[in-house]
Amino acid sequence: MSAAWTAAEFEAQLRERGRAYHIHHPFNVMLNAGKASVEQIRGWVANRFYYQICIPRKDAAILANCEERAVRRAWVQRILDHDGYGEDAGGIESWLRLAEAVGLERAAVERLTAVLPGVRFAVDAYLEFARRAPWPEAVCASLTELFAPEIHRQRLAGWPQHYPWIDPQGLTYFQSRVSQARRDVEFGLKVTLERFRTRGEQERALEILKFKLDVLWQMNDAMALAYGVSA
Ligand code: AHQ
Repeated sequence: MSAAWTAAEFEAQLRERGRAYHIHHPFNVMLNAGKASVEQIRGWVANRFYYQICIPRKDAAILANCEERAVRRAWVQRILDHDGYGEDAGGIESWLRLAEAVGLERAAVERLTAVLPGVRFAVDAYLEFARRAPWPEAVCASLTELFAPEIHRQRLAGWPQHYPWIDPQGLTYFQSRVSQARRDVEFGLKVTLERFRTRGEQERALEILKFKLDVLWQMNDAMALAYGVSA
């Protein structure tokens, strides 16, 4: 087995996988280029809601598997970010406001009737992975957020003029994620660089990141098939 990468080389390897991030998926390119129809946007919001409501459960699975208090103290913030805490209604509530802003009915989105099989299976695979895998592996899987600030910034920069029919209040979720994703990734990357030490462990980390990149890519594949995708 070859020698382990240095932390800098390992981080570069992780970041290099950004080439497969769903920012490059044709469905997302269409969305952020302003080429999506009302139906495609509504389909995307209703389907991504299923991903959003599974994230805190995924993070709770990591907490349940983690015996280290210092890690749990940092990780628990992610659940509060999505479920809300005190005055802050949280990210899932913000996503429901996005749903209303694109003309969907809250209750219909919460009934999950629009969630496509390919989206459900991909998200369930991520949740199941976090339940079953050693907690550092599930932490590593969250590192697709290395590439997330850019995708949120693209939406914030483009959607207001591409989709003037969407109430800009609905975009507050993306705004909150720019800083939250950056903070999340700082911790997730530190844990990954520390806990995946040998070359074999580092290669495993890249496999895990690929699995999660595939989860996000598959969600877009399912939506492109169901709602169409225009270049
Ligand atoms: O809104 C997103 C979010 O809260 C999370 C949590 C994180 C994880 O723990 O896997 N990943 C993630 C992502 C969110 N939004 C996606 C998007 O495109 O809006 C990106 C996604 C990610 O990059 O994993």
